Amino acid sequence: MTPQRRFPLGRLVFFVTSNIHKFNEARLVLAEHRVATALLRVKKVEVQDDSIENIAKASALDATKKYKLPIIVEDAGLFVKGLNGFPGPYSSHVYRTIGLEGILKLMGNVEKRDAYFQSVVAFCSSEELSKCFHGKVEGRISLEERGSSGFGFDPIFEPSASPNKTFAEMAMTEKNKYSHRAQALRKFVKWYTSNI
Ligand code: ITT
Repeated sequence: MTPQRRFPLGRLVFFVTSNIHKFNEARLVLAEHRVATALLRVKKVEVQDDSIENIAKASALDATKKYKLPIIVEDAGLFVKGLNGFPGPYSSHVYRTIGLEGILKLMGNVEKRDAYFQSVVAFCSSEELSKCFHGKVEGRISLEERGSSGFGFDPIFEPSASPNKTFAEMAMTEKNKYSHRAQALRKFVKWYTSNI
């Protein structure tokens, strides 16, 4: 049976997040493959763990159990090599507390400005079916904040593939060419459209 026949209204997955920017980026990527994304704005279970994969997986499994829907949860973090991977799994807290200015201050004496974003997309549609997909983008921390698009650490992250611009100086479609999130989501959607 063709995919169109099995899914006359198209395919739909529910993205649990409180971050509308993440949702909009994801929606664009999944739409490239004719998968629709709905925002499920409910409180996520957030386990404390050093692994973003474990955090995403636990949240997706919990949401699928509660809402009986095909769920994706995406967890991401910025890992600065010169700061031994900080803030990593603590990115959300660090963004809300010391923010971009704090990271730039911490980087003051650090010569090695290499950093990467990592993303894990966890998909669950039942307790038996859960899968994770990873994405990573290498880059460096800029010397100052630049740009006003995007969110979070975008104004201080220059991806290696386009080193003269921060993510915040790019339109969403351009960020999606390189980003950790888009890479993980493309792996997910490739698997999803051939297996579900
Ligand atoms: P949800 O957990 O509700 O999905 P969140 O904003 O907390 O939303 P994450 O835990 O995935 O999202 O991300 C942690 C932080 O890492 C986030 O608050 C941002 O500050 C930063 N971050 C993640 N992805 C980013 C990106 O693409 N660009 C800039 N900063 C990002």
